Amino acid sequence: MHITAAVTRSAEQRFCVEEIEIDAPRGDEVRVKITGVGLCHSDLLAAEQVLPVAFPIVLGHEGAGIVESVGPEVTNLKPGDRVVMTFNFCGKCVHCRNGEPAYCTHFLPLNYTPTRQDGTATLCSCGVDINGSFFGQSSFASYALGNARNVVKVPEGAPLEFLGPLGCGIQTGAGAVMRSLAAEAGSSVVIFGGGSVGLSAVMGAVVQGCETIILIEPMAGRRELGLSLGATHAFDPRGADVPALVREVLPAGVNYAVDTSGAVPAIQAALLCLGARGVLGLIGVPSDANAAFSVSILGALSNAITIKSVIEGDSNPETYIPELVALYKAGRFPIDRLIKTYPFAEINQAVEDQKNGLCVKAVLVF
Ligand code: CXF
Ligand code: ZN
Ligand code: ZN
Repeated sequence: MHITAAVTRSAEQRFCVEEIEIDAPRGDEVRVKITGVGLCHSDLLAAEQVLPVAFPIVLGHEGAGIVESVGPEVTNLKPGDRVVMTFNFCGKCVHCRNGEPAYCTHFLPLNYTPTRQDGTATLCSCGVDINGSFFGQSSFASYALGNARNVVKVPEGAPLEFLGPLGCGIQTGAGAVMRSLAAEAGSSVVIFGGGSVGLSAVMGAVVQGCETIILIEPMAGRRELGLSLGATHAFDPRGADVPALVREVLPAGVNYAVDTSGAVPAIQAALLCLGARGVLGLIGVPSDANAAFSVSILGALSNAITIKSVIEGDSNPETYIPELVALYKAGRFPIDRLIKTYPFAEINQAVEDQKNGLCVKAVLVF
């Protein structure tokens, strides 16, 4: 089938919107007509080769749309279903069986192998194979191939173009607070970074009933947005002693800290914000693959802190994505306030705007 896709052919060239071919769904595969696809930081890290992917490739892993056709083994989805595409997982390993598919034993091959697991290509251009299957979808395209596990049916009543980011960035931020840290009502949380993941963490903290929600973000517009979404405080970290600012609000320190920046100074500051038995959740991917931080053993012991890495907000997408859609419909999780839509052909403009902070979460629509 002919499709329109954004092909990344080199780190310099970025996204070229082209007409290419996509395979029909085989076995447990599901072909989705994409209505909107979010732009996640990992797509940009892959395009820039910080995450090493082989070119030419179709990236994109926050697709939402309508099921167009399904492979012969698919029983849970049918053409016409409204769906969100998410990360890929095997469904069979011990973590998948435990309901923690973000920690699937086969996460890396299933999300970064640029072909089907049997080595066949899903995309081609003029007879030449194009890499695909990024996060089990490659949804910077008018149609994308997922499978019966990573394509999740969503309830009616929410605009599909807002839902793609639930498949990665939004479930990652919200899930970090709601699931991984499971912040209790009345607890306190400091969130480093007010991009789409950090602001989703703010919204998640509001849903949990956290009493103090502190956002650390250099851009004034994002701090204001954070406050309007329910953050109780927002501080500019530039030139500031962030742990001191946080301890002016909470002298005993916070219960929870979340880093969405992947920046070493932010993570060091986050550690110093923690009170007794505080938990730091690490989400942000550093732009330097060798980045590292240090922990004072005595400091860690005397506060009995926990450092926890979080993948995809510990989401079990089949249940958590519909839960977030229900919260959106109830007016308790206003994802539309993070999103700016762009026509798919303007993908490179969307990338620039997201990088420059002119939008929080770009969604490309067909
Ligand atoms: C990624 C971040 C790096 C680890 C795997 C999941 N999130 C997607 O954008
Ligand atoms: Zn698995
Ligand atoms: Zn992502």
